[in-house]
Amino acid sequence: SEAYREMWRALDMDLEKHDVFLGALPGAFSEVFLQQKNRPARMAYFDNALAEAHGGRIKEILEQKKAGRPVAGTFCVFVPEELIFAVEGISIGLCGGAQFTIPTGEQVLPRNLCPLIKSLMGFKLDRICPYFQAVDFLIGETTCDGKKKTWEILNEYVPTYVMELPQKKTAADLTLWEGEINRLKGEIERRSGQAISAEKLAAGIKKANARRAALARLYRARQADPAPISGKDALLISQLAFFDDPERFTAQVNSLCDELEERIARGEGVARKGAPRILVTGTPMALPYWKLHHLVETAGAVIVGEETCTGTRYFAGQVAEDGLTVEEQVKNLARRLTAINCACFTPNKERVEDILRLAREAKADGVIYFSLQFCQPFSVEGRLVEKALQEAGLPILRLESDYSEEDAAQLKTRIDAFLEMI
Ligand code: BJ8
Repeated sequence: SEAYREMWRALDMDLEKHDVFLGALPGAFSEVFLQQKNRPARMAYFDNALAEAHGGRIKEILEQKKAGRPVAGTFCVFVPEELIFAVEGISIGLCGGAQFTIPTGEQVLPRNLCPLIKSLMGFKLDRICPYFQAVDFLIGETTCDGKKKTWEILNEYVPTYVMELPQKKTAADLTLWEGEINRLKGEIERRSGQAISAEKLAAGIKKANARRAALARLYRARQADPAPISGKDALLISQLAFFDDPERFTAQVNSLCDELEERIARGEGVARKGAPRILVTGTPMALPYWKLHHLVETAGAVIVGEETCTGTRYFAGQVAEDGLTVEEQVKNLARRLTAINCACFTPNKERVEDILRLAREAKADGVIYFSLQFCQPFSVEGRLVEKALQEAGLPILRLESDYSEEDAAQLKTRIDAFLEMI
């Protein structure tokens, strides 16, 4: 609409480029999502949330921003959104999942870098992401080298605050992380002009916990056979969690779960009972990356879980709500470090345990280990996971890809062969 164009113009967006970008989305969305059979009716909310991602949601954020609420962009599930929520701030997960912005990203970054990083950089430089245009500041973190060094470049365009995330999980690392959370707390207090009291932080923790609990409930529903919801739809929901209003989103996920639980009771699902069940593990899949899920599910299998940061790692580690003082609350926030098993950590053997547990819970017939091209942590760790799964007798297929469609036929052949074998 003209009102949206006006809003985008005011955000200094490149309207022409943005038109081209948005123009391709409805077709892709219809092919990947709307043509699925037997979708849960309450997916309608999420379909609409995606359709309004650059429209209605941005309008809402800008109104809240005008009312004085700070807007922060984040790139990693370790960044404690609870602190942003504590000052009634808006937290947006900004990772990029689009091939469209890669060429621009490559103008400032090396080509042999993970597509997630090149895409997010491209979104900023191309000025086609209204979220990137609306944020007051970004919160980066020292995870992989690619991200860590990208913050220095991004900081030329948007103020980018960096948290030092330790890469081990010893007592000393927990102390370091606790200090980093305190430092971020100071930054958010300074930016918002509000002191973060125990009461405010408790409210932020509750908000984030409720969203994590709803997503965990969604994942439990997927353990049923037949699966009541496709992996594609579950992935879309996870991706939208990073953009939507957390309270509304949580209520909608819970409402969808009511429907899914009714389906399970009736024995109703999206795939036939006995369809091959796949657990995906590896790098995050940022919006609008749906390629792997689409290939696997059009081949007749159903994805029943993702051990990724757009999956279980996002909602891992509930934060204790009973901290009495801010110091205790910060300690509790810091403890979440031990619950999320990202390949940026060493050693990271708990991730293998997570994968085995999740595969068992979801009754997976096989695991697809998915790594974005040039992601060193997840690619290198693949060998350890592969060995452990082979020892456990769980079939595993390792795939590496980027955001382009060039390798789709090749991936499909390998996925078909894997499904035939399991
Ligand atoms: S907790 S997975 S969100 S760092 S950007 S590591 S794909 S080369 S994203 Fe992550 Fe936090 Fe860990 Fe999760 Fe590889 Fe790309 Fe790096 Fe990536």
